[in-house]
Amino acid sequence: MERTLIIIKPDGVERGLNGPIITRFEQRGLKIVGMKMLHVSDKLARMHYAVHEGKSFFEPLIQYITSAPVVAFALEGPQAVQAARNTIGATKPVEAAAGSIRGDFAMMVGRNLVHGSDSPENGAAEIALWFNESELISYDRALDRWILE
Ligand code: D4T
Repeated sequence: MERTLIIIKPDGVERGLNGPIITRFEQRGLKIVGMKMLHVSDKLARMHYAVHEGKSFFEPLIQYITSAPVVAFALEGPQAVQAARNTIGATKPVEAAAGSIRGDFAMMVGRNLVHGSDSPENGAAEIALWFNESELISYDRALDRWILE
């Protein structure tokens, strides 16, 4: 089983889209194993987006992700990273497929609503950065036999 970190960014929270966004992942069959709302600190934002440091969009990105609360959650499932990224859609919303979260709800790359880890390794590392072990819950869902084979 793989895990991925999803963040509903400030625009998603401010626009009242937490429910529709979470629903997309739940309907897909991905399992929520940790969830919280927080106001991202400048320090956490810079650590999370460290790979983009120095790029032209880095400072606006830090300003954006720290500008209002976010909802962060960890999802678990087979190939959870790929499944979640397909559900989220392409980084630039204008290129995101209709039916994806960004394709249905977003217009611009600097307001693209949702973050999803881009590899299983980064999924594990990002979940460790955003959550304590005690905030993550392992449990069985009765419906899993109808979702997983
Ligand atoms: P995140 O990490 O937010 O899920 O986005 P992606 O995985 O889809 O895309 P990314 O890491 O390449 O970019 C991180 C973040 O930076 C913003 N961004 C990106 C931007 O404002 N301008 C740009 O040109 C790019 C490439 C959007 C997402």
